[in-house]
Amino acid sequence: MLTCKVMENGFEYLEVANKAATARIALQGAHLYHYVRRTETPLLWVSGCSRFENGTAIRGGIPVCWPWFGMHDNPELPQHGFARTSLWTLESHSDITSEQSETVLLLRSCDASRQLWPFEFELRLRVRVGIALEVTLETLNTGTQPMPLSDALHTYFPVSSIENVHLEGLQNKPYFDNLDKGIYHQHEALLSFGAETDRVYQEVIWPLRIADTMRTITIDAQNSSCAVVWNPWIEKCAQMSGMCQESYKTMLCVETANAREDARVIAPGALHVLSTTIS
Ligand code: TA6
Repeated sequence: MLTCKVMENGFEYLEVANKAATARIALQGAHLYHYVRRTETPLLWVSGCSRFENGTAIRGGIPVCWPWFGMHDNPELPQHGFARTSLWTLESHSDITSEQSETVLLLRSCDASRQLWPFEFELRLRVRVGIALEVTLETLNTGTQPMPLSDALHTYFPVSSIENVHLEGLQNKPYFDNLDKGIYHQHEALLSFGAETDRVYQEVIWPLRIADTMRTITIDAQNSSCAVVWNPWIEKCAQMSGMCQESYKTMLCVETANAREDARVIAPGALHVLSTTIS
C-alpha cells in the first residue's frame, strides 16, 4: 500500500507498507530514509538531528549522489550532485505481492538542471520493498551527447556501536583514502573502525557484510565495482550539518557507487542501472 504524506512544514514523502516491511521515501531527492522489516529494528540509519525540509538533504537513509560523486571541479556546484535536493515525481507504484511492492520515482532534465549540467536525462529510482530492500538508480541519456557520470547510493546503516562492528569483503582491495589522498591496499579480511574513515574502494566483489553484535547486514550490488566506506568520527561529526554529537557512534556508510576509476560515460540513448540490495 502506498500513502502520500505531508509533514507540518510541507515536506512531502511516500509511505510504503506491506506484510514484509515499511518504508518512507521523500519526494525531495527520491530519498529513501526509512526501511524496517516486521518485528525488527530499522535497516537504515537517520540522524536524530536531521532536518526534513526542501533544499536540505536528509542526513541518513540512502541519499542519491548523482550526476557526480563527491566534490565537482567547479566549487560552486553542490557536493554529490543535485539529484538529492531536486523534487522528484511519483511515476508508479504496484503491490506485486502481499510481501513486495515496487515504487518508481522520476527526475527529468529541465531548465534548472541545465544550468548546473548541460545534459538531457531521465533518472529513475526503483524501490522494491519486501523482506529485502532493492534500490535501483536508472540513468537514461535522452540527449545526443555522451554523458559523463559518477553516482552512488550513499547508504547509512545503523550499528550498535561503531567499535563493535567490522566490514567483511574488502581484503586485498585497492582504495583511495579521501583523508590523505593516498592510494593503498587493504590487507586485512575485516575492516574495523577506530578513527575517521573515508575510503573509495575499487575492484569490489559484492556482497559486503557489516558484522555487528546482534546482526549481520548484507549489502549486494549490480553494475558497481566501487564501494565507499565512511564514518566521520568525533571531530568531523561535530562539524557536519544534521549530525548529533554522538551520531558517529551508531552509523556506518557503505555506499554502492560508480566513482573515480569506476565512473562511467553513458552513450546517447543508453541506460545505466546501478543497484543495491540490503538484507
Ligand atoms: O561518501 C563519503 C563522503 O563523500 C564524505 O567525504 C562526506 O563528505 C560524506 O560523503 C557526506 O557528504 P554530505 O555532502 O552528505 O555531507
